Parts: sequence; C-alpha cells; structure tokens
Amino acid sequence: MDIFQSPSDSSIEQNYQSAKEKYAAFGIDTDAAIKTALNKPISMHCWQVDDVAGFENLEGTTSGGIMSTGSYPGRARNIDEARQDLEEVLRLLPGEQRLNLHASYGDFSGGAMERDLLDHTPFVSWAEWAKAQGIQLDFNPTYFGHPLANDGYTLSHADPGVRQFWIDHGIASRNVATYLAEVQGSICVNNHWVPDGAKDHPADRLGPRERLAAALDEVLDEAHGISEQCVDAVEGKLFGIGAEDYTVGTNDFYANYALSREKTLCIDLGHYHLSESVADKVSAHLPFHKQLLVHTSRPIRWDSDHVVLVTDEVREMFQEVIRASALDRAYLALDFFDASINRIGAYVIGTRATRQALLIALLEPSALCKQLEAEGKNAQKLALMEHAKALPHGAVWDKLCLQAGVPTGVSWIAEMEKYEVSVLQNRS
Ligand code: RNT
Ligand code: ZN
Repeated sequence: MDIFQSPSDSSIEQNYQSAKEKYAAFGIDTDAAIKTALNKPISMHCWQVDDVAGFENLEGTTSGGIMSTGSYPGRARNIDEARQDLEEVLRLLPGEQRLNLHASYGDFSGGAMERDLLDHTPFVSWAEWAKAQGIQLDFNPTYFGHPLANDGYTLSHADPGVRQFWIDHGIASRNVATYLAEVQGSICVNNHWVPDGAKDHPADRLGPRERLAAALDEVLDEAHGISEQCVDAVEGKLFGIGAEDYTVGTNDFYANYALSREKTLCIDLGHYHLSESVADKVSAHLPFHKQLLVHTSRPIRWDSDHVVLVTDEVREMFQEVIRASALDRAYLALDFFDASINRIGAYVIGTRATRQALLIALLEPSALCKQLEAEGKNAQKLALMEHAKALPHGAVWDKLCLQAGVPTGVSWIAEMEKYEVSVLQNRS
C-alpha cells in the first residue's frame, strides 16, 4: 500500500459534505472559509531554500545571531537552483502566495553591488521571474552577514560612518521595494529587522536605542520620495545568538517606534519568552496599530526557527486575528529555516501549516462564542470552544487543496521524493 497516495476526489467531496453540515449547525459557512483562506496571501521567505546564505558570497561574516543548523543534501547553491526549488514548492501549495526576498538574494550576475549602493537592478530578473510565477514580491533589507555587522551593531553603531553605511542600505532597500511595488502594481512589504545587541551587560543601554531610533528615522524619511506602495515594517526580538543579554530593537522598542512613526509592527512567533502568549498581543496592539505583520515561526526552547506546524500557538494567533475581524489588517509571512530535512518538504509543511491554521481559525464558531459570552453563558462558551477543536477541519482542508488543484493529503510527499531524486541529489 502506498501511504502517500491521494484520497480519491469523491471521498474528499463526500467527507466535505458531511463536514459542511456539521459546521453549518454552528453557523459556519465552510465554502466562505475556504475562499477566504485561499485568497489570503502568505509571503513565503526565500531563505529556507539555501539556509540563509544569500548570493553575495561575502567571506568572513557573522550570522547576525540567527542560525540554520543541519546538513541535509540539496541546498540551493545559486539563484537558478533557488528559483527551480521555489517553483517546485509553489506547485505543491494551495492558495495565494507571495515571496519575501532578502536584499542579499539579489541577482548579482551583472556584478557585485555594495549594500549601501544597492539599486533595483539585481531585482529586475526576480520581478520577471515572479511575474512568470504569478506571484508578487516582498522585501527585507539585510542588516547582517556583512563585515560591517561583525561587531554586533549596524544601525545603532557608535561609529557614524558604519551607521551611515547601514542607513544608506535601509534607504536603498526602500527604493528596491518601491520598484517592486511599481512593477507588480501592488504594495511591497519591506521588513526591517536589525540584529544589533550585546553578549553581556552593556554599560550603556540607552545610547544604542536612541541611535537606532534616529537612524531608522533617516531610513524611513519620506523625503526620499518613496511611494506609499512600500509598506515598511519593523521587527523586534528578545535575543540573538551572541546577543543574549541585550537586543537594541526589542519588542517594546518597536511597538513604540512603529506606533509613533505610523509604521507596521512585525510580530514574529519566535521572538518572545516561551511562556508568553503571542496571540494575546494581537488584541493588545490592534486598538493602536493600523496593521500588523506576522512572521510565523516555531521556537523550541529558544528562537530556533523550526518549521511551522499546526501548533496551538499558530492556531491561537490566527484565532485572535479572526476573532478581531482583522485579517485585512494583517500581513502574513513565514520565517523558519531548517537545514536538517528536505528543504522542499520544510517549505511545504510550514506554508501549508500556516494556511491550515488560518482555515481552522476561520472555521471557529466565534460569533456564537461571543454571543454566549455576552449572555453570561461562559460554561456553554467554553464547551463550544472545546467542541470546535474536534470538528472535522481536516475534511475542509482536503477540499481546499482539491479546489486549489494541488496534491491533497500527503500525496505531495511523492512529488517531493521525485524531485529529490531527479534534482536535489545531483547537487554535491
Ligand atoms: C530574525 C528575524 C528575521 C530573520 C530574517 C532572515 O530573528 O526573525 O526576520 O529571520 O530576516
Ligand atoms: Zn522574523
């Protein structure tokens, strides 16, 4: 028996009809949930494809406190291999996808380009590729993996020369994002994550934070003539490897920064204390922030960027977005990197899990739960929430995949294995 076989279309339809009735009993329209889940763009990160290496070939650089571990064969070694792999991944995913590029992933076949002097030309071939794939692009300045980032500080560096280099890179990244937005005729989210921090007890914690705020103000200055189509986001975190004691851009820092500058706040599921509910932050920020960017990731014991699964944390995050009717105020992106398993599989598992968690949230009878709560029927509400966990969302997910014309169930695994033999194993 082939365990990776697809269930038959008719059995998927049959199970779906029965699931549809079960959900309808609680006022949930499963067809509408599928449509919403399919139409919501998820911005896939480019950096799982090659373990966050990029295409600049810079020697002697540090990682910026993030680390991809593992040595599974088949890493994409250049831009052609990266695109080939991403195309394979896209074939296996249901729904609207975008791609999140880092500045270090430019097409530098026309020559190397320093980051402070970066222009849109290394991204012309990406824009063409994306158009051919029917997807749109997002962007990230790369404030790490560079000799001028090796001592742990970039935009908050005490040396004005180093700081200026990174300010110029930030401005350059906005120009690239604006270019991408123009050619694709839609917004381009430009996410600024800065690794700056210290291993141990800096005597001055304020100075770098003041410098980071001032440097970001220069990067984000509208005087640079950036169109509204470049949606700048800022991403905080708790710590990095080698920056265990002090991170300049913490979550508090950026919540204040984004709010006061009217920028988008990025919430990464791996960037908080493990016992904190990241989902609960959604409704804490929504009364103040117009929109949020969500990086789905999965921390295990630390910010380990494991492949996203349908965990309680991810489900609850989307539940909170849906309960708050805020899906149109949330940009969704992925952020994980695992070099210990087939990378195509990593992408498909993590991206499918993100969309599946969104679907599950859309299937929650949240209107009914809110109504019961308003009537003071809290035991009834709790019981319904518990019951909803066991409703047949898997049958709705299978229907979603069928409707999207992509492999259903685990049948995509056979595709991954075929690709591994025909493509990945030829990379030594
Ligand atoms: C790092 C941040 C950031 C990066 C990418 C590569 O902790 O999460 O988003 O993972 O920019
Ligand atoms: Zn992130």
